Amino acid sequence: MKKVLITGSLGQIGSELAERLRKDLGVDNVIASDIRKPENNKTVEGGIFETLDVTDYEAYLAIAKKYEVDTIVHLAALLSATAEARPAFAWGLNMGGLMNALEVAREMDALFFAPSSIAAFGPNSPADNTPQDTIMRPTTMYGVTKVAGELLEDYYHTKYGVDTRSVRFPGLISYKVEPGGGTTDYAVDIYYEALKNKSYKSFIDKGTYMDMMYMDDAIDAIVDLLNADPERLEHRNSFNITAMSFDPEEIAASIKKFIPDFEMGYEVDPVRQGIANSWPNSIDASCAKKEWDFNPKFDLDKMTEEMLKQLSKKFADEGIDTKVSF
Ligand code: AKB
Repeated sequence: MKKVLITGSLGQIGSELAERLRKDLGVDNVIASDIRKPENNKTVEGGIFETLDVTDYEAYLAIAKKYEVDTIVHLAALLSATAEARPAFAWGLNMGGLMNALEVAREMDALFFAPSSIAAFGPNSPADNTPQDTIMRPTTMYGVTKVAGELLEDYYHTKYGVDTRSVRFPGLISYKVEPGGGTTDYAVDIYYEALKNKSYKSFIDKGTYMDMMYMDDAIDAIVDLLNADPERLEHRNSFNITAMSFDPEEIAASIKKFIPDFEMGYEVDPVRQGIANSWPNSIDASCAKKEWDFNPKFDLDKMTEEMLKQLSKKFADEGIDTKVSF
């Protein structure tokens, strides 16, 4: 991995991955792209940035060729709740974009990464310690595109020899860029509200367990998997990875350790609750540990402390009033 094209670079993962790879590889070796180009944006202004609609194959290929990239990280996609609201559009973007990305990777002989998700599992998958290889019959459009995407990436590997690699991300928690349209987003929103109002109304019900991970561990996972020795990879698309599994009561209890008068309430959203109910409670990441030494560093309390500290700083810098500061 020497010169990387990232799509969906303004999103929650893309913005942090672009920053990390610009440090690791040098600013001239990272081409960040997204469908929009906002002003006063760190990712846009921090290095090379191109406007790219991933459903436009010719434009995708032209940018890859212009910079002679050797690696493609394809992140442009809709998340679960948004995809459920617009299923046909989600199929077009998630699958059309991925197909174009794989064709560009084939043409450029590029190393390839695109994320899958815990959403690739469904209600028939074992819910606890869900194995790497098991039944996968998701009931959401997002999940359908994730399973289809995993199969397509395997197909490009076996048929054309494209070096495709992927992980099944759990909910990702970060403070720099907010996620949008996901089911696990409550576990990010809660930290914002804890600082602003010392209270939160969760759209996911108590007792609903889902896998989660702090963004630093997610970025390390992408970089480590892209750098992994291919000889060690028995799996490719996609590896189960997780750092923790909790329900809303447990994340609230963790916040209370730092903000004792924090109050948790519930206003359950039936759509996102239904999606969460179809996903595993916790997945087994042992294959990722064995095949490329996946080793997350953040547990729930360490993540809570870091989120509250960093968000508090961010709010202070932006002049936003909070009820608590760290
Ligand atoms: C979502 O909630 O849609 C995502 C995911 C788990 O893939 N965060």
